[in-house]
Parts: sequence; structure tokens; C-alpha cells
Amino acid sequence: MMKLYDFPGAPNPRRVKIFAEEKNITLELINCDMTKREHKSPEFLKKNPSGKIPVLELDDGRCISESIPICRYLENLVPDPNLFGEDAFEISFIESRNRHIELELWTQIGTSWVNGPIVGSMGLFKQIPDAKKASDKNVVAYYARLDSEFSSSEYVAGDKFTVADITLLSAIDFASSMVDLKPDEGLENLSRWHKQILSRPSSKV
Ligand SMILES: N[C@@H](CCC(=O)N[C@@H](CS)C(=O)NCC(=O)O)C(=O)O
Repeated sequence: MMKLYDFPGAPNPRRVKIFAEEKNITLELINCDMTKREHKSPEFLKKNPSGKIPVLELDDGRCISESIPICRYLENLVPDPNLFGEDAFEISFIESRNRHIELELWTQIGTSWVNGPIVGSMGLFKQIPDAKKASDKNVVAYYARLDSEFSSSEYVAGDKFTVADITLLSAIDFASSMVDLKPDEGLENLSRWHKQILSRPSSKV
């Protein structure tokens, strides 16, 4: 069985777990204890030189890192339900929406996280409070943008559930629970989208 290097609460492995759940694919979860820095061990760096999870390890020992390439691999193994798009336009559109979220929202949540109190308490490096102030603001602004996008779009990339919804769900849930950046409930369209996605059984992982 394929192995997924995971750690409870880690939002990027969660993206893959939700994706696999949607496809009804069972993965063996391997606990990579981030509190013990196992993701930086020489053994793990052979699986992913970036020292990050998730990593998918195939039965023959080959490894794939990065959530989207892992999900693409699973999509190729089990094409239904389709989560990356079918025709030329749809595939590119979903990818563009996914990249917006990764590059414009996830990066900002990440900056607030590494400069926030939980990572601060680990004493790993010198934090930059001004960077957190700026990224907190960018996250709030991005939430407002999403609220406006969801006024005319049911899902992140149009009228069907895709991998881009999984990217956004994991970002928002992590930002809400671990970074103190929960979207304002007054953002009604965003809130409607969030409730709808949380009603899917896959969101429980
Ligand atoms: N771009 C990567 C991000 C992976 C990532 O940042 N994973 C976190 C855990 S959720 C991690 O391993 N962080 C450790 C580090 O950055 O050193 C992906 O899409 O999978």
C-alpha cells in the first residue's frame, strides 16, 4: 500500500488525505513527528530534499513530494471523480485558481504562522513582527476577495468541486485553528462556501 508521510494537524498532508478520501483511495499514514524534527532527518531528506511533508512513497520506494504533484498522481491512478478538470480550458482554469490560493493566500498564512506565537515558542529563529502585521492584513484582504468571488461562483473554480477547494479548505481551517486568522462570519459568501465544503465527508480527515 502507498505510504503518506503525515503529522496530525499539519495542513498540507491534510490536502492529500482529503483528496484521497474523495477518490476512495486508502493510504498508509506514516507519522513523521515534526516536534522531533523528523522531517529534517537525513533519512527523510532522501525522500524529500525540501524536508517537508507530505511525501507519498510508492510500493517500489519511489517518492513524490509537494501536495499538488501527489494529488495529480492519485488523479491519474483513479480518474473518477475528476478533481483537476477535463478539457483544456478547465484544467488550466482550476490550476490558475489553485495557484492563486497557494501563492497569494497560503504564503501569507505561512508568514503569519512562522512569525506567530506557536512557532515563536519553539525558538527556532528570530521572528519579524512587522512581517506578521503585513501578512495578517493580506490574509484578511484575501478573504474579502474570496467573499466577492463566491458571490458569483459556487466553488473556487466555477460550478464543480475541485482540488482548488481542497487547497482553500486546508488553508482556512489551519489559519482559523492555529494562526488566529478565522474569516469574519460577516463574509456570507465565503461562509456559505466553507459550510458546504465542511459538509463533505472528506473534510473530516
Ligand atoms: N508546497 C508544499 C508545502 C509543504 C509544507 O510546507 N509542509 C509543512 C507541513 S504542513 C512542512 O513540512 N513544514 C516544515 C518546514 O517548512 O520546514 C506542499 O504543497 O506540499
